[in-house]
Amino acid sequence: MSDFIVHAIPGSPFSRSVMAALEEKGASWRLAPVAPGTMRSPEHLARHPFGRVPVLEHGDFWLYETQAVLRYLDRILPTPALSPSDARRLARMDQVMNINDWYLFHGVGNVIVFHRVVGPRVMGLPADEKAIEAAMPKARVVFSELSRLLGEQAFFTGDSLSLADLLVAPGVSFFTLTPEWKELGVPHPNLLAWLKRMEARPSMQATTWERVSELAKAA
Ligand SMILES: N[C@@H](CCC(=O)N[C@@H](CS)C(=O)NCC(=O)O)C(=O)O
Repeated sequence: MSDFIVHAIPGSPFSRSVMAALEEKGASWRLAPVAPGTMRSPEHLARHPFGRVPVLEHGDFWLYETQAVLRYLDRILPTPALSPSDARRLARMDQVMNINDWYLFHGVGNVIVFHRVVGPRVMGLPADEKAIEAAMPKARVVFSELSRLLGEQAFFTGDSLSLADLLVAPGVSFFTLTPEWKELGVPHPNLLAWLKRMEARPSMQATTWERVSELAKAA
């Protein structure tokens, strides 16, 4: 029996962060796929009243909101530590995690990635070019700021992987599938090198869209 159950859908970057953190911790977990079209069903709203994923189930403890889930996992599974002990590095981790939620996802990822990747691939929708164009100014700031904060470090808080890397990498990874990546990511060699480093990690390899789709089919 798995210690942790992640209620999620394949392709969700927030869900991938949680699954990748569980992999990094060497935890026993399984996917409970939320069936397509049931995100607003009474059954799922009982797990997540805002109708989103992921939701973590740990025995009789249920938790949604990815940052809360990641911090919970890091507290109850202390090895390897995914939060730095130094106050400034920890503050940087928190800052990057909030950049992910407030600026990378809202108004940038949920527009550009949605219209370029999820809409066309999953729903057969055409890309809304006007919406993408309107999202680009904020997107430019997000990517140049991520690059600036990363600097020459291996990871966002220094030499070691932290929750910030695990939260941001799945979202950034999606942009490589868009033509906008040429303008947003390619001019930042440090971000490219970081993403390559992240994507090579077994935790990220184990949680690709394709791999999670296979897990969902097998569940
Ligand atoms: N603040 C939430 C955001 C989660 C979120 O937006 N998840 C997306 C998938 S990555 C979702 O459930 N979207 C479904 C929808 O918007 O209907 C968290 O941190 O967990």
